Amino acid sequence: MQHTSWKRWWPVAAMFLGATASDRGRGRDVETEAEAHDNRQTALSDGRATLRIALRAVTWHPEGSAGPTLKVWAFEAERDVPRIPGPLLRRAQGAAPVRLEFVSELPDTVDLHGFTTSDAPLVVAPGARVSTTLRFDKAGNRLYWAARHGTAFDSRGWEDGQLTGATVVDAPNEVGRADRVLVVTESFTFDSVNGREEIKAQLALNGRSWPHTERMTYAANDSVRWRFLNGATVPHPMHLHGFYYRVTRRGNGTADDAIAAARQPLVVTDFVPPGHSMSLAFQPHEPGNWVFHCHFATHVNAVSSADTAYRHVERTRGYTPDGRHMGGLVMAFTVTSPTEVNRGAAARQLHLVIDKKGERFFHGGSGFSFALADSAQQLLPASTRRVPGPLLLLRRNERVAITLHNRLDRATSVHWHGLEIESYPDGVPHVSGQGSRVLHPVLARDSLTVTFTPPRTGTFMYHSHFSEAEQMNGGLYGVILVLDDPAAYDASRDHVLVIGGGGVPDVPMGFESPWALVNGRRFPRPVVMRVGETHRLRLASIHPDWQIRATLGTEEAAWQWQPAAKDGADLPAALRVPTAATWAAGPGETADFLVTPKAAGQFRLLVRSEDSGWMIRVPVEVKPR
Ligand SMILES: [Cu+2]
Repeated sequence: MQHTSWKRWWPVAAMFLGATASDRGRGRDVETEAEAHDNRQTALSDGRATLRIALRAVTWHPEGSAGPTLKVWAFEAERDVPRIPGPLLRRAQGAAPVRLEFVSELPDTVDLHGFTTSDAPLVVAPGARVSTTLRFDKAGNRLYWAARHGTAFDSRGWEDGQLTGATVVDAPNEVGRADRVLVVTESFTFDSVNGREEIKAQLALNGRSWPHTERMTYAANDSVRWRFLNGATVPHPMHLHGFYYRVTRRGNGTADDAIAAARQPLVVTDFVPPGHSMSLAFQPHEPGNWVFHCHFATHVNAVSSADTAYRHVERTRGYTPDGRHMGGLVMAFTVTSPTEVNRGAAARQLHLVIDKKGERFFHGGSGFSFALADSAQQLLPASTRRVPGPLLLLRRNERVAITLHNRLDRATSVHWHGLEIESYPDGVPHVSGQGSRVLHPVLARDSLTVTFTPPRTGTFMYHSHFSEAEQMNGGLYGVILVLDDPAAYDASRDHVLVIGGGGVPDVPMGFESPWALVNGRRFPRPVVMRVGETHRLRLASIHPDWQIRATLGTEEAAWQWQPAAKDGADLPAALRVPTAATWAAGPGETADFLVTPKAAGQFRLLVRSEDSGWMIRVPVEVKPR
């Protein structure tokens, strides 16, 4: 089996790029410090007709002054300091064009992209001066970026990875809105670990990595609008905790189009490919602390941090003694509220036991599992411990208390993915909560009770939000169905298919896990349907390392199905129309589809990783009427 996908696993990618340790520190020995850029202020605010921008070698501290030092290249607008990301080039649609003059102080020739309508870049040699005109004819978000001469967008990322910035053109109805521009950048660097040179990736959001990313504050029910631009060579499934958001605009690097309100689904996760962008909007009604993060485990842990100390503890136990358990592409915000709400007592009590998995994974690796118990005292036989965790059937608007019994020898935490609940039970240790009441991890052999009320029917998930590469790959994931009448749930017509991890990754090497399971199996049990009956398929994508594609039908042709819901929320009518039965999703997405088989026979749902690596066939048996 091919172990990795180069687009998803940087160190392999970097080796193919042909860079070597001798590349390190190339360039003039300049120690100018680049500042993180919050992208609040346009570099074009004073109506100027010309802006000079230098390209310089700089040092960069994405994790604060005590964190790792990276030597990279950056843009520096005149009368400013070098910034990462580069200067924000933002004006209203129809505003006067600006003449940009680029001056390179870099040691190597670079190509500058994003300022011409053709694919041909502006080539900037060392010491050269190149100019272009930026127009503001069409609204939208677009990256500008530079790379070593001849390097494609998805092959750059050494010193040139921070030569990235945003061009934003506000449509007439967007002018003056209090929105924020968020730019993801990435750089590879070398790190010496036990005398061995290793390639390391650093992901950043507006020039900083977690826990140094900006902490935003909103009042309850504020209209939050973000423009998210992915300047990295890898995709990011961006997950919002606590609230749904709407994607109002989508850009692919060339075209950027507004999405009609009737065609905006509510989502908690949206997949943003390299070089693409989205504008998103939401209203955070629930007070407390929340996160917006990438759902690939290796993009929110030490694999995406150049901090050698953090990386070392990640390898040994997944978190530092002071509780750091995330890195890279994570941002937090606080929703303030003047009032405390008493939500009453729970009507139902569940006990969720977290333990070692009963049997070893098929490739011999150990793992973890959830099991439901009737009481805190009940000892569960190993045979009840399965992957995925038990299907949790919750009743809408019924307050439930769930006691987590951690029988592992390590800390964990559980996130109720997609549920619009209070902050404290949301499951992000050291972040979730409000004021002085902040959630802690459930320590080894300890327990914790969380209480919440799911307000919406649909397909949701629960999973570990702690040391995810190990614990989610290792089996700590499951599906939640919120229903008005859980007793009426009919598994013969309502099928849950969970695509998740099948064993711990090669953590010491930072590898993604090549193992995947559907409903806990490489060879899943058949889904049985009947001709003429309408069946609901609930697909949950929670493998922490892979974008997946699921296709229902035969080898020759996909069926048609009718999309019904995304991330638990019913789709708007304009999107509930029959379509080819294929679904692409990153980790952290669910989708419901309705199918009515027309003919009896043997079919299949083919689930495969989008890049490479693995494929799982779920048999679909259609019985005659
Ligand atoms: Cu990511």
